[in-house]
Amino acid sequence: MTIKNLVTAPIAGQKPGTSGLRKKTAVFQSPHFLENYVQSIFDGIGGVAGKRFVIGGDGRFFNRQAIDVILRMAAANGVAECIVGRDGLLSTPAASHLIRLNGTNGGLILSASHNPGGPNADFGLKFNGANGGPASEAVTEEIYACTQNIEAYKILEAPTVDLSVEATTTLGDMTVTVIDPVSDYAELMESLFDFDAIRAMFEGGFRMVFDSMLAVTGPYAKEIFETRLGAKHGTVINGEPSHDFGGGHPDPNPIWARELMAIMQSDTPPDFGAASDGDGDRNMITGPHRYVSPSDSLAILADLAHLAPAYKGGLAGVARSMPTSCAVDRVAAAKGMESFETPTGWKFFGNLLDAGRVTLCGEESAGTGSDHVREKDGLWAVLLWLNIFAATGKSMDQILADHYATYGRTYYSRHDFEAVETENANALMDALRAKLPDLAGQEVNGLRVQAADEFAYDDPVDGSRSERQGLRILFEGGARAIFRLSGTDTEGATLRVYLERLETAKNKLKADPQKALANVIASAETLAEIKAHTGRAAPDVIT
Ligand code: G16
Repeated sequence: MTIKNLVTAPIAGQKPGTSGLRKKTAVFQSPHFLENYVQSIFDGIGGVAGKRFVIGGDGRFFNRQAIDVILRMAAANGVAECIVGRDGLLSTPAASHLIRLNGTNGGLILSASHNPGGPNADFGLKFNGANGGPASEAVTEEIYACTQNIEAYKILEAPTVDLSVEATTTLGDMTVTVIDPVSDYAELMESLFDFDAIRAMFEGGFRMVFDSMLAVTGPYAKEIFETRLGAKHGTVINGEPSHDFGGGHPDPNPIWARELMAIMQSDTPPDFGAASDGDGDRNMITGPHRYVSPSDSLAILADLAHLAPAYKGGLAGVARSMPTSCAVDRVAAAKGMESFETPTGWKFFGNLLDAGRVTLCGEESAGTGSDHVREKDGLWAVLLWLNIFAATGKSMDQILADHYATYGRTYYSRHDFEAVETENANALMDALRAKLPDLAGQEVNGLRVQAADEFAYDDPVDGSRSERQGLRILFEGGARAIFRLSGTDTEGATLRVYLERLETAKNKLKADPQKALANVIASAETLAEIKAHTGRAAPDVIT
């Protein structure tokens, strides 16, 4: 086996986005693209000689081949050990747990999350640090700088390692340990929640459907829900991971999780329905004839987490990304907890979790998690809901009604305009940004603007500052319209418009969110002139 030092040159477009580097699969497959980025990760984190890493992905097309390249490059760069999920599979939260459990120097996670997979779809790669969390902005900047100056990469000429068998082998001087992707994670879940109470609830006839969307959580969900918790066989649907997710988007929202939504809208819906995404870090929560917005789910979990053994002592604090609704802030205020507003991206929660300032955090983009790992965690959120059902004996309807009665209801919706010409999307943001200083006091579609700004975040733990994190228009009475361009898309630009309004009148807590938000939606259009800039009459996706 020989180590090759191959000459290369910088390739444009290797700047990590909200969550690592996401591109069309064909781009990742193009000559030197993957190799350049992997070498830049290795160099950007200060070299990898003697270090240990966890490696795994969501099983999408190109997962296995990319892992082969990463392993041979790791061996050539002097890595001591790579711990790899069998068949190259690891959910993102399981990878985060394995990094922490094994005390490795970090991990490489191969996923484009909820984006579609396949030769004509998307692929992604990100680096997580020794705390198990996505690399900080400072680290991704280092990696990006390396991509711009790269001249060569190292790779071992060697046969492909067999990842189908759990075994310890060597690749050059590097140890490769292939492990069961599920068991350590399942043990962690069992240590956090009251599995006996949840099992008893299933025995008593509680019915759930969990949609794995043909993505990575299938084997995890079957082991945890059906085997360990005794939910009946068939509780997990679409539980066989597929390299292209059956041609769909493994995105747990009412649009893409259509099969689950149809079951929950049927005449005899189960008590609880949930779904997770391509790499298992997102969750969607539903009840009979009910979709629970991720922001409401976060607020309810923050309110009731103490019912699960892991959180019985209460929470240190909570954090949400800026566009996530303010519902969780009211829970934090009522309980006297600290609450934080961070930019979009799980990496911004890492310091707060590491410092013990927060226990729970979440995002409007269907991510919820706690300090048990440093990623959002779809199955964890579902288990916390199950623990709450088991501890309270209440239905989803009762839990929501109680929450809204206590805290009011934040009507919430996100409107996405996808694959917009990048130039047009930037022009919209620039025009709105220019208007911000004059908006306070103006009345727009019946709402008075209280304040308008561009969000910037000063990390309270390390003092770093992140600017240009979204345009915020705050209206009197607690309504908000937020504008951001996505950092995870692979085609043109995706404009995200986040809309919310607080309702406290007891007789107005059951409206359709789109109707309840009508004047916030109209104000967003008036202020940003979305139709004129994008040429779109309506959003592509409403969640
Ligand atoms: C990633 C990030 C999340 C973020 C989401 C959407 O999630 O980890 O923190 O909220 O993207 O980001 P954007 O609005 O920039 O597209 P995932 O599940 O895609 O890894």
